Amino acid sequence: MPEIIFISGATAGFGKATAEKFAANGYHLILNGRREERLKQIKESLENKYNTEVYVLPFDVQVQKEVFDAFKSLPTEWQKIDVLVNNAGLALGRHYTDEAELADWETMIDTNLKGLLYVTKAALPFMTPYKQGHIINIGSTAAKDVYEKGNVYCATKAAVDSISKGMRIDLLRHNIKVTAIHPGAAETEFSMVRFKGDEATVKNVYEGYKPLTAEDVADIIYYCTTLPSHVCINDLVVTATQQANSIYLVKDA
Ligand code: NDP
Ligand code: 8X3
Repeated sequence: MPEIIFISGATAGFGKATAEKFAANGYHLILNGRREERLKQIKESLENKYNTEVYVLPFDVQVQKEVFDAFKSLPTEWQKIDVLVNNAGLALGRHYTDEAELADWETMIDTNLKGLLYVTKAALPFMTPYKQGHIINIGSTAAKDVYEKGNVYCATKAAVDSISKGMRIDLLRHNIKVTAIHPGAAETEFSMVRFKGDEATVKNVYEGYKPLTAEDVADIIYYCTTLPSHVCINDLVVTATQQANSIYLVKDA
């Protein structure tokens, strides 16, 4: 029986690329996101291209009941999760603390922090009985160094960093690995979401250097989850070569 990989936020960016990477290597997938049509297209495309099976599980990670109902609805043959990729997340706005939108803060906290916790809690009953498994939490370089106008986004990712450390300790007794992966700037839909469709600002984010791609991050997730069973990468920070951390990034002259 092929292993089953659950990916939150699989309709775009890292999640979508990770789905393709695992599908290409014969794993079965449970894919989540809010845009159900996109999930169905991805399922069709991956099942046609690779020897894989994809189960679509659309829900909003912010809504506790939706999350738990969705996991409870999994058919018997999908009730074992080998790898849980907590990837769904977003930044909204980039403003000084006194000028930021409260609603943006709420959404980031509800998605990046509470959503990750809901999904993990709902998924664990499909992992702990098997005494094996792996949780990948997607943090950010923003977890490690706070930058100007990053306030709440950075805080949610620092929380992912802390939660990953706690989970790793708590899940030792179930033999479940926990890896936090902290990427720097990567060109996905992330900035379009953050800057609410402001194309000029988005273009500037990725201009003058070669940012990470979604496929770079997918390769790293795949690498971390396919190491021997006695080896666990706890914490991994990855940036483009022209970026040192969330503050220092050198663009071409
Ligand atoms: P994208 O915007 O390309 O993808 C984000 C994914 O998250 C989408 O599939 C989206 O699906 C999903 N998502 C967002 N909100 C929800 C929700 N409430 N419920 C379910 N799914 C949701 O961004 P990235 O791929 O770049 O980002 C993935 C993760 O990586 C995020 O946690 C982000 O913070 C983090 N990250 C990104 C970096 C970057 O520079 N790109 C760097 C470091 C970390 P849908 O809209 O269909 O719900
Ligand atoms: C995304 C990277 O630098 O925009 O987490 O915070 S950054």
